[in-house]
Amino acid sequence: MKIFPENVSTYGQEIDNLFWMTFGFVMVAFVISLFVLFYPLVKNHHSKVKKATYFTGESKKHFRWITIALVILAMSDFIILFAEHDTWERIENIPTGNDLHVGITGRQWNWIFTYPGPDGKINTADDVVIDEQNSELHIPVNKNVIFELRAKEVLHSLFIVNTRLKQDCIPGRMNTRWVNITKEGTYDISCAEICGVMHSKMRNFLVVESQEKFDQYVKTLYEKNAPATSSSNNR
Ligand SMILES: [Cu+2]
Repeated sequence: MKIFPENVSTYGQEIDNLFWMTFGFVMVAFVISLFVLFYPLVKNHHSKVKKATYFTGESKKHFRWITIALVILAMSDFIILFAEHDTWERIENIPTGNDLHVGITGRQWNWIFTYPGPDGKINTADDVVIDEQNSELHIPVNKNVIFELRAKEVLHSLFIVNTRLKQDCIPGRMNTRWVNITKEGTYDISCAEICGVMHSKMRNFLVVESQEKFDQYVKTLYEKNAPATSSSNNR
């Protein structure tokens, strides 16, 4: 049975595994809690029990059970912490020798994409900026792509569900995240933070394609967006 959308990033499967592990712990705790709550109700249904009494938890017997529950809970927390460590480290460390830097900025209500201009660097004068609803962000397949994440006015949250990448975008602050996508295709880029009345329409697309197609796409972008000064210099 497929519950999640297909994963297409290098680290997505690890995040799914962590999800299921956490889910497992929570389910066990949930079932035990329900049992503790409902078993006495069912058991004493017909008996004339006295008025409910209040336990302070100070007697040895009660204290023992409180401690056991606490230790089990703390242990599952530590197991999760231990299991997620490597995955987090991989995601937090931006790969060196990366292939492409792009800027993604949340605004009410679409994502703005900033490609490096011919100089290969973003945040310079020759950047190509695409600021349209439903627009596409093109990136090459099997490459480390670094995202510089920003927000214009309010909190947004970049969510590319097929990569399992979700990161808040915060006004006045830049967050760096990366992906490496292993399958060509078109994927949703959504916003996972209520950011205003048109939040639900904040939808763009991620187009993952071969390096050749991507180079071609960027070339046409440059031709379309060539600033007047540089085209006059070429003449
Ligand atoms: Cu938003």
